[in-house]
Amino acid sequence: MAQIKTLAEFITERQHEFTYATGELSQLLTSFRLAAKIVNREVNKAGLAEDILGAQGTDNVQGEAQQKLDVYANDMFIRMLRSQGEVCAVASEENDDIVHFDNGGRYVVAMDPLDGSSNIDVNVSIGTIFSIYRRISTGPKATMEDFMQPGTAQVAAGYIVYGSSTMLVYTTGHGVNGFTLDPSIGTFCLSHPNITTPADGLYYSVNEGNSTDFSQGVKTYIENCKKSKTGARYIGSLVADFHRNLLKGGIYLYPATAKSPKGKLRLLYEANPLAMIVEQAGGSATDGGTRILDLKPSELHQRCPLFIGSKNMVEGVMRTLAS
Ligand code: FBP
Repeated sequence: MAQIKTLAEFITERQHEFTYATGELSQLLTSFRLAAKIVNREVNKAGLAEDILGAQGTDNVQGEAQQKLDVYANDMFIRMLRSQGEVCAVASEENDDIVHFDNGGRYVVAMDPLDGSSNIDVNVSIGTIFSIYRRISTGPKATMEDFMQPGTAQVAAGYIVYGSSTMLVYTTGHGVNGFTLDPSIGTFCLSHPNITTPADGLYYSVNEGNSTDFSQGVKTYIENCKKSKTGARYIGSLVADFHRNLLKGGIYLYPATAKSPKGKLRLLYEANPLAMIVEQAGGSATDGGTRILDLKPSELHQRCPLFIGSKNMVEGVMRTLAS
C-alpha cells in the first residue's frame, strides 16, 4: 500500500523551498489546516444544525448578504491566524477594513473565507481561498502598502474545497500539491502530488445568463467553444469550477457585465491566489488585457474580469478579445 504522507509532514519536508525562515510557512499553513477542519465540520452538518444555515441579516462591504457560515468561517480563520503569531494583519471579503493583530508577525493574508456562499443552503461545493504576502511596511502596524503588492509578490496561495471530499490545494511557487482530508483520522493526506493542468481543456465555465452583457469578443469565444463541442460546466462556486478545470483542463470566465462593469470577482483574495496556482500548474490567468499577477492593486476589495485555466484556452480568449 502506498505510503501516506500527511500535509504536516509534506510541509516540513519541503520547508527548504520556502524563501524565508524555516518553520514560518508550516506555522502559517497550520492555521489554515486547523481552521479548514473546523469549518469543514460545520459545513458537513449545516443541514442538521439549527443556527448555521441562512442569512446572517448583515451585508458585507460589497453589499452582499452575509450568510451565517460566511461569518462563522471568517471568525474561525481570523482566530486561527491570530493564534499562530506569524500573520500581523488580514484582509477578508467579510471585513470592510484590514484586521490588525498587533503581534509583530511578518506576513499578511488576504482571504475569501467562504466562496460560493450562495450555494451553502443547497449543498453545492463551496470553498475558502487564501493569499499570503511577506510584510513590506516597517511601522508598528501593517498598512495598505502590504496589501497593494502585485500577485507576483505572493509567497504562497491556496484554496480549500468543501465538496464530495474536502481538499486543500496550495503552492509556495514550487509546484502545486493537493491534500484530501481523511475524516477517519482527521488529517489532510497527500492525494494529488504535482498537479499540472492540461494545455487544452474539456470545459468552459461561464454564467451565460449574463451573455447579453458580454463584449462581442467574449460572445465569439463562447460560440467557438460550442462549435468545437467543448463541454459547458458552471457550478456558480468559483473554487469548485476552478478545481474541476485545474484537474481536467478548462477555462473559467467571469467577464465584465452591465451589473459588474469591472467584473465580479475580487483581485486580492479570488483572482490573485488562483492565478498563482494555475500558473504553477502550467495554466494562465488574465483580465482580458493584462496577466492577473501583474495587476497593481489599488483597493482592498477591487474587482477585475477573470479568464483563468488551460494555457491554450486563455490564449484563445485573448486572441478573440483582441480581434
Ligand atoms: P462569493 O460567494 O465569495 O461572493 O464569490 C463569488 C461567486 O459566488 C463565485 O464563487 C462564483 O463563481 C460567482 O460568484 C457566481 O456569480 P454569478 O451568480 O453571478 O454567476
